[in-house]
Amino acid sequence: MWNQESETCDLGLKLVRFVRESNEAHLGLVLGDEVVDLGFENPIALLIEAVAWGESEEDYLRSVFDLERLRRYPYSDSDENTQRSLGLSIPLPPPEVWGCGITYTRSRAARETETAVKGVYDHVYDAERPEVFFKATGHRCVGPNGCVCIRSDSEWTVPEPELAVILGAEGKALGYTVGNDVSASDIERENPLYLPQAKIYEASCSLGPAIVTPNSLGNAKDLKIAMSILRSEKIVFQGETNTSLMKRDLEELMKFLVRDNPVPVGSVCLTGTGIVPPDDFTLDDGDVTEIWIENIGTLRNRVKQLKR
Ligand code: DO4
Ligand code: MG
Repeated sequence: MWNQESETCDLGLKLVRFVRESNEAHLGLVLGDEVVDLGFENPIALLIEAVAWGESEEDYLRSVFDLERLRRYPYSDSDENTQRSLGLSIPLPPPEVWGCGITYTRSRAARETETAVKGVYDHVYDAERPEVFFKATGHRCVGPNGCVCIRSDSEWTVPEPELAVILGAEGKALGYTVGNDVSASDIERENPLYLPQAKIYEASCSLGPAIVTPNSLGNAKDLKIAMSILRSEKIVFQGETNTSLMKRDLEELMKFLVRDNPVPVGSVCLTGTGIVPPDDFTLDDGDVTEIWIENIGTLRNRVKQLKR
């Protein structure tokens, strides 16, 4: 949090991207309830330097930017109007997005009861090798307040709220954000071989609102995650979990992901869902998903049905 009196930043580094008058995205440093406009900076380059700097990210920032002289705008981690008026966009354009699956018992149980092929989810939950799958490229992702999509051929689609890791070299975390691994459950459960079609399609992934560095996040293994789904402004589903309930360590997941696999720096890895709505629930056109992760913020998206 920004301390007004000493003008210091105890909480470290939280970054957003936003689009002002021009169509180019500016990088913003979140300090309390304000965003400092860092200009046309590349978030990945800045994250690499800041993380390499070590403990004192504030010293790094001060060595590069004259923070007191830069323009500031109001910011809120959760308020939709502030996020919209700031023109918040996806916090980075990821070259690739990967996903991990069945990392929480809730995900295993939900899938095992509904799948046509029994046993695969139980197996992978306990196996040494985790489930890691290709999820998206940057142009299949949306940011805060963008629309996530329901496939034209899906009758049962759900959001999956997940802690997302931004990858540096050798699978090291450069930062964290909130991810929504939107999935066509009916296509996935019909046959596990249909997974790519259930997962990879237009606007099937959302990321944001902010990137928080490992130093600033707190304990990644103990973060509250909550999701609400709203329909005509009424909550139709609510759930919560905690990353402490994850079966595997994040390092273990990243190690498997990058083994013999040249994942570009700045790619994102979703770490699995611990919140699954009941089987009779599906997203509908016009719904709003709100996913909150402690110390990161709220990722809000409207849902759009692709033409049937
Ligand atoms: O195999 C199914 C995908 C699992 C997944 O996306 C999750 O557990 O979050
Ligand atoms: Mg998932």
